Amino acid sequence: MAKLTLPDSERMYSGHAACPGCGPALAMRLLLKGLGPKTIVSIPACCWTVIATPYPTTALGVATFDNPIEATGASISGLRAAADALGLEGVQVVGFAGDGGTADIGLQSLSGMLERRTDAIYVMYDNEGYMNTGIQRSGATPRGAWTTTTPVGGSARGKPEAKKDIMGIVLAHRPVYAATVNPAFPEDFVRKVERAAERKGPRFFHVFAPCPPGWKFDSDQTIELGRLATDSGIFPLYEVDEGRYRVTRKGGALKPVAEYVRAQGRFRHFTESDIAALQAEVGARWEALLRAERETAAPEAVPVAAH
Ligand SMILES: Cc1ncc(C[n+]2csc(CCOP(=O)(O)OP(=O)(O)O)c2C)c(N)n1
Repeated sequence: MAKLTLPDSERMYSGHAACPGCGPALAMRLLLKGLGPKTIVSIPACCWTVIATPYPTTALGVATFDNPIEATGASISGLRAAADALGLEGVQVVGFAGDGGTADIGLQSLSGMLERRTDAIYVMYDNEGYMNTGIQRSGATPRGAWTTTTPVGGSARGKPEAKKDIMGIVLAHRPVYAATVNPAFPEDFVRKVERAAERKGPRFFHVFAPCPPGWKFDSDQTIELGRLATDSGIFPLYEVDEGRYRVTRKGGALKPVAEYVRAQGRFRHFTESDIAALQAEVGARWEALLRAERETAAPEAVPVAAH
């Protein structure tokens, strides 16, 4: 395999409290590789508060702000205002929150930050559940997945509802830049962060963040699972820059979703027809994404960033 070309800088240190194979830990490491040393990261209650700061230590080499779970968006608007009031230049303000703290509990706060056009980067690491408190379902948990609050047994068959479309919600606010990233594709990840860092205004990342204990797979499979997620179309990689879509990984035909599903205990109860339904849904979403890319490719089709 070709050697990865990634920045040497490390602003996340060893000695953190993440589980082995933690997707969110890889996400933070890659994010900080793409940002400069003048970065402030605001973290709400989530796995990452535990990972970063077992008292009296810290695993992060950047300024860190601990905020309430519902307030990440508001906190980064406030941190940006404070940096401006102090005349600090070249500071990256970053919110780094889980899917529960973003797509559910902190959604109003994220919406406010986007609507105010705050000059900051919001990162949602998506481990598809409230993992820090014991694997409860969130709005971002996929349909059918087992969690401790969506059991499997008798007539119960995991989460009945569909996964919330956080990119759709964010894109409706017309951010300057939004992208999906996956630690299994680290160069794509860091390149997008570097690109976002050059921009001013509200920016957003949706990060695929596998959780071995929550999804029930072996901790040495995080990267393999990430590759399967993207290459099957479960988690496509794309960016939306000033309203223009660009799919950043198109590896020919998509792999069947079955391999991804069968690799995780949380989907162990899936039948062939559950897999076929998921396959159809993923295919339709992939086609819609390719269509969005085609339709926004023309130079005149930039309806989004007119703020
Ligand atoms: C208002 C409020 N409700 C509930 C909690 C308890 N709580 C702390 S962390 C957490 C889970 C957060 O889930 P998510 O944002 O998905 O991040 P993850 O734990 O998966 O990293 C919850 C529910 C809290 N701290 N504040």
